[in-house]
Amino acid sequence: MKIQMKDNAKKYLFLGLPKSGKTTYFSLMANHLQQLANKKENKLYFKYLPTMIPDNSQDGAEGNIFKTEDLASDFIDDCMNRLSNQRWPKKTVYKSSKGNSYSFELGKRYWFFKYGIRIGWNRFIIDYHDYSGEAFDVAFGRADGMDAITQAIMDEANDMKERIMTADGIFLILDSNELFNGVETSKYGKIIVNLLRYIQEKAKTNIKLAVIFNKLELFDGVKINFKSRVRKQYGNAYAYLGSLNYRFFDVYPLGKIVTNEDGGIVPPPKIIPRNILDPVRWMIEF
Ligand SMILES: Nc1nc2c(ncn2[C@@H]2O[C@H](COP(=O)(O)OP(=O)(O)OP(=O)(O)O)[C@@H](O)[C@H]2O)c(=O)[nH]1
Ligand SMILES: [Mg+2]
Repeated sequence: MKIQMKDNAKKYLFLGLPKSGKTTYFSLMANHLQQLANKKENKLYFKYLPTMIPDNSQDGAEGNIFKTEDLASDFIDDCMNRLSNQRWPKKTVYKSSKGNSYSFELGKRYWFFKYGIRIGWNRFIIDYHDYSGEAFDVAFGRADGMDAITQAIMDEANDMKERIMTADGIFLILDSNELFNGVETSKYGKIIVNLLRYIQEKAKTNIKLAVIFNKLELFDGVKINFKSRVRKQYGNAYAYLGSLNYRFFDVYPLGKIVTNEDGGIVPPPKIIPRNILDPVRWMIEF
């Protein structure tokens, strides 16, 4: 039997505005995918990828690149531990344009029947980079009014744009509550429109875009018609979506939320996510 490997993996980006719930969602999604792959080991595999960190210790000169094997799994384990203790993940602190990056690879088995049986794995790499809010502003928002745009922020913004250009798919995480009930909806709208315009102009033509309405636990079971809400409240963004291969997803990463004694909102004692794998299933078709 011949084993055929396709080595050109498809690349997917996990993007979201600051505080949109990226860390929580990404960790839970990775954790669930890993469990699924363990169950279906003939059809699917999951592995964390090492993180490459540039050594900026000498006067900002990019010297050696360090390969850190466990950064992604440590990051996700830490987040899962916090969530299972009814705590939120630590606020992500931006380190460097290449350092704050966590990735995993999914493999999907394929069979090919012609002149005998050939089997192999289609590979998909899902990448989560933590970009600062300022980098989003510089890349897609209003950079005027910002105190100072440092080189580091410029680098981050450029890194984000470059990755979008070569991606096969984007997971765009939106905080539904901020999006529909927040005080900064016009800023949100502007960033989203600019991002969609950039995707339309610069990204691969067949790029897939999963628009994820996140944190739906906050809506307390009230069903929302996202299509009509977006059309009404974010008409410009909606117009751009029309020419893209996109789909809307409503996800409840925690299933529900609870209020603690101090009146704060925390994760529930038992986390039962809803729809959490829908976007990735659509993206890589498994
Ligand atoms: N209801 C609900 N709230 C959430 C969920 N995930 C995160 N939150 C809230 O959003 C906050 C930020 O969550 P993170 O997962 O850290 O979001 P992030 O986008 O990684 O944030 P930064 O890295 O700080 O930009 C948390 O402190 C919670 O208050 C979720 O799944 N459901
Ligand atoms: Mg984060």
